[in-house]
Amino acid sequence: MTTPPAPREAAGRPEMGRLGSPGSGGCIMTVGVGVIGAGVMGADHARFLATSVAGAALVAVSDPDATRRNAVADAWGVAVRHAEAEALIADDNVEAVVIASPDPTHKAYTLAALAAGKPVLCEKPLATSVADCLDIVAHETAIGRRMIQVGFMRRFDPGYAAMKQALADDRLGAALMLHCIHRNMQAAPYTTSEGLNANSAVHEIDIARWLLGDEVSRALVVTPRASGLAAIRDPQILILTMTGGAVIDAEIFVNAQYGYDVRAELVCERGTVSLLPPSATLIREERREGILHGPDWRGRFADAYRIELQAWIDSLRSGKPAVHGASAYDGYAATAIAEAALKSLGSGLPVDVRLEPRPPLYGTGSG
Ligand code: ISE
Repeated sequence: MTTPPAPREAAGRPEMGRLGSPGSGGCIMTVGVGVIGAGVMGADHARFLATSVAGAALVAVSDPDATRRNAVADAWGVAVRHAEAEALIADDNVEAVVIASPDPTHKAYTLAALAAGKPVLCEKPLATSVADCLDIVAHETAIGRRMIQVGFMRRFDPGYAAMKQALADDRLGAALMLHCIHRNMQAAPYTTSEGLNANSAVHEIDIARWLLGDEVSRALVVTPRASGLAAIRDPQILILTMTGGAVIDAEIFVNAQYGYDVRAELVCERGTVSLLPPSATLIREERREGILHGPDWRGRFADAYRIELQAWIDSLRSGKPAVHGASAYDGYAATAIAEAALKSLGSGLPVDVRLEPRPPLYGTGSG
């Protein structure tokens, strides 16, 4: 890791440098949040911040595309609009930043926000390479306090949270296996065989580390016959071995056609715990009975996104990192493991994972 320069306090707003620091709790009533990126995820984050996150005010939106920027800002009555993310970060109205712009921009905007003393919720991935993730970790470590939460929202999904709690209750005994299914209807047109890891499988990687509180020691990607409806190597099966010996198998099938479908079953010594189908109702029509699958992850994980944002805002107001929030180190670990999976996809062989030691700033244990 390189040694980054010390961050500067935000000019004219010395209190911004303290937002989220220990002892700041209690004095901050509302956190002014700026959202970078007004695409699919940015629009969703903006909606939650404007409508359902206590203690947050959506104060600014940035996107180079004026139509998108204005659509989101108009929807929530936000007057402050910037074409450039850098201008939003520098804006005195903005005390904290959500980064939901294209993946390759995450690193630069995260570092710019840190330099301005503004905490960040960065959509996954934290950065697109292991070296860039480590650079961000080094900057945050040099500051000496947690300013970054990475948007691994599944940690806040009530189903996964109950699964983690069931494991913690210890009635089930040790976790032996985690079977995961991750199906999208259709991948975005730019998705590549290699991109499946960084874009989709990375959620399974993070949930495995967080749920089991263990690190990944090996990654193997197995490729079944590819779907004729996909232009890429799809599906893929990611097999992760944890240092404690548990094994995770995750089917990643991003052109599954029928709907968005995420499942998980944790198999333990004395029983198993599974996610329920995400529906409060059963539909009967045309001689069939069942539930509806949404077209993508936004509906399935709407609660998770809302709870994640609330936990982030609460953490900024209290000065304590969100208990289940993914840290910059978690963001690095997910990218490093995805990179090992990518190597395995290329070679067909298992690849050992060797993570950099976790700096003390991030506590002990995964998740
Ligand atoms: C997408 O980018 C997400 O982050 C979704 O949560 C995931 O399920 C999907 O596969 C990704 O493409």
